[in-house]
Amino acid sequence: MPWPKYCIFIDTIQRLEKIVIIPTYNEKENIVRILHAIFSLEQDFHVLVIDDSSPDGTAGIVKQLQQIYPSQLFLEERKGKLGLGTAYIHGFKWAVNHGYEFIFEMDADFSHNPADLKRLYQACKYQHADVAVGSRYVKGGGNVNWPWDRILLSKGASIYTRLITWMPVKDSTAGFVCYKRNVLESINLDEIKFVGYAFQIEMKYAAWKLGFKIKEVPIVFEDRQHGVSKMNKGIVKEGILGVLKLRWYSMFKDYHNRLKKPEIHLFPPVEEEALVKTKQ
Ligand SMILES: Nc1nc2c(ncn2[C@@H]2O[C@H](COP(=O)(O)OP(=O)(O)OP(=O)(O)O)[C@@H](O)[C@H]2O)c(=O)[nH]1
Ligand SMILES: [Mg+2]
Repeated sequence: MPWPKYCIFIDTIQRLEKIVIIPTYNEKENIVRILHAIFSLEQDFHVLVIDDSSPDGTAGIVKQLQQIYPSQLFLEERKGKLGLGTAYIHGFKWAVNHGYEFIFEMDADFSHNPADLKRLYQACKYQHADVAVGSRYVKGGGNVNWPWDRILLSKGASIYTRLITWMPVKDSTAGFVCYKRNVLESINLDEIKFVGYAFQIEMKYAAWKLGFKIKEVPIVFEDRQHGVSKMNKGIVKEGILGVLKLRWYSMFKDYHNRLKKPEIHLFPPVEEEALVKTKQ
C-alpha cells in the first residue's frame, strides 16, 4: 500500500474543509491581529481576504502575511470599492470552485469573535444546520459597546424583516455566518443583488426559501475599536426597500426559479421535435 500518497490525499481533503471569507476596506489596524487570531485556533481554518484596493494598504499587509501562512491565507484584490455584497459573492464562488465544504462570512474589525467560528462550524457539521448564523438576538447573544442608536437600528431591522417576510430568523442582518457548500451551490449567486445589510437578509432569505435549515447560534457582537465604520445612509435605505422588494418578488412564481441555480446538463435533454424526426 503506497502510504505516503494516501496520507497526502487525506491531508488535502482536510485542508479544504473550512474557509473564512473576510472582506476588507481600510482595515490595516485590524487585519494582522484578526488573521493571527484565526490561524491560532485549534481547528484548521483557511482565510480568503477580498480587498477592494484599500487606500491604506491592507492588501500589501496580507501579502506579507502570506509568506508566514502560504497554504492557509489567500487574497483576491478588486479594483475600487465595489461593496460588501459583491465581495462576498466573489468569495463564495472562489470558495466553491476551490472545493471548500464550510464557507464562513466574518468582518475584519473584531466585532465577530474568532473563537465563535468553532460553534458555527459545529452547528453545521454536527447539528444538521445548513446555515449557522451568529445571532445577537437569541438567548445568550448580545451587543457590547454599541451605541444605542445602532442597536435600535439593528434590532428594528430584524423585527421589520420578520414582520414583512415571515422568515424565522431573529438576527437577519447578521454578517457572521457559516454556509454549507451545497447551499451556495444551490443559490443562483448571480441573482443576489443587494450590497449592505440587505445582502445579508437576501442570502438568508434565499437559503430559507430553497428549504435549507437555518440555525441561530448565540454570539456577543462587539463594536469595532480600531478603524472606521463603512455604514452609511444608503445601506439603511437599501435595507428598508430591499426587504419590501424581496417580499414582493417572492409572491410571484418565477422568484423560486430565479433563486435556484440552473442545473448544468452535460447531456442536454433531446428536443421533442428532434425525437420525432429520429423516429421517422
Ligand atoms: N471588500 C470590501 N469590504 C468592505 C466594503 N465595505 C465594508 N467592507 C468590510 O466589511 C466588513 C464590515 O464592514 P464595517 O465597516 O465593519 O460595517 P459594519 O460592521 O456594518 O459597521 P460597524 O458596526 O460600524 O463596524 C469589514 O471587514 C469592512 O472592512 C467594501 O466595499 N468592499
Ligand atoms: Mg463592523
